[in-house]
Amino acid sequence: MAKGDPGGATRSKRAAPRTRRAAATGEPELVQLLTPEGERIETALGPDGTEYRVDFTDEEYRGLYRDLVLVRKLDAEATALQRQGELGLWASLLGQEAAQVGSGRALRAQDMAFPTYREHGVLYCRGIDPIMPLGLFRGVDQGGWDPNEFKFNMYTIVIGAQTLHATGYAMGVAMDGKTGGEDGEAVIAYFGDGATSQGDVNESFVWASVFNAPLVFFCQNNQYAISEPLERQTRVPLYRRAGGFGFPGVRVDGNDVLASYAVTRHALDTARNGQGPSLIEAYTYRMGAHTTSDDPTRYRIASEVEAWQAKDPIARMKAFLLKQQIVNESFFAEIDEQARAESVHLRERVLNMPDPQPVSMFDHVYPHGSAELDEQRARFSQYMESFEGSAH
Ligand SMILES: Cc1ncc(C[n+]2csc(CCOP(=O)(O)OP(=O)(O)O)c2C)c(N)n1
Ligand SMILES: [Mg+2]
Repeated sequence: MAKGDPGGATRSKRAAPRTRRAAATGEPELVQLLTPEGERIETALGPDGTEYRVDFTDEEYRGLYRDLVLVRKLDAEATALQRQGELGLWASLLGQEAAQVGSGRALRAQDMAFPTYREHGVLYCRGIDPIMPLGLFRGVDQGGWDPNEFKFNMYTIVIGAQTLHATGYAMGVAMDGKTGGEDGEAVIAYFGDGATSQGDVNESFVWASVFNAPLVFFCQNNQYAISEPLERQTRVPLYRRAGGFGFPGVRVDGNDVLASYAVTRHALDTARNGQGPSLIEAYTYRMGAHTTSDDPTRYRIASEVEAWQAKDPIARMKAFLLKQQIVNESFFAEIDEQARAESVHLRERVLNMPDPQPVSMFDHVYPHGSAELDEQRARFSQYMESFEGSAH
């Protein structure tokens, strides 16, 4: 697994050394270290001249592939469980595995992450049991992990709100003197392309900038905010917004796990060393529906989805491993089997969960409740009781 610092580790001798300026790639201004065909680019230059590279061992490359496959399989299992009525809702990460695994593995143990509702891949990289978000989406608990233990905050559904939480937290990290050196703490805030239109996100940019907060803004531009396409959010590439707030921005190929890792690691280390925030725009695509309540065929055409299928994050990593000849014959079958076994285990545990109790939605609204809430709970309970014994 690519957990440690890959700098200086044994590099595969077979990788073809190439340098590529971000602006010269197929997509404009995109930092890329692995092409959709699985070709390795040795060094990629960011818009400000930063050189991005990774230096993983063969074992670490294989570990990243394993992460991508496991995360995709667990996500597919959750989608199936929702379809079978076991979850109330599921927000799939399909297509965004590389952005999440790359950035998730780039976090050092002491770094704090603030997710949205789609960051199951980052959650997995933080070592949290993947069953936990399923309890949340089944409606039987609040997620259940301890944000401080895993350095991964609770899922946030209020669009953009977590960027403010992350900014305040990062300002606190700096005030407590916890930054500086490799052991210093940095913070990462995840959000989507649609969230960039929220006031909260723009306010976070201002505060993080003027207080030089040790914070990385990680925007997964998956091209849609439910049915609203990117062109309804911006007239300029999102990463360039950072310039107006006074910190650097970079666009990375979000379907490239290596580039996502390199760019995030660099931004986190810059932040932890007191050089302030930055914005990463991970250019990717939401291959599935927004959530299981959405039908994307109503607002996007099949050819667009097919074009992105050709840039699949897992296929390119597989092509790379094969080209580099750093896997043996049984490797892919073993990983598929592990993914299958873990998803069966996930399913079994979901089927053993209790049924959601709708009245519990009144719990945890306020720390000490309120009279108004008590009244609403009583009315709702009465309403629910009216169904008892009926045909429903
Ligand atoms: C403050 C707020 N407004 C509206 C919504 C409803 N809503 C849920 S998801 C979503 C779109 C978010 O799009 P984006 O930021 O691109 O993230 P993605 O879902 O694509 O990962 C909206 C508008 C919400 N949850 N919170
Ligand atoms: Mg989006």
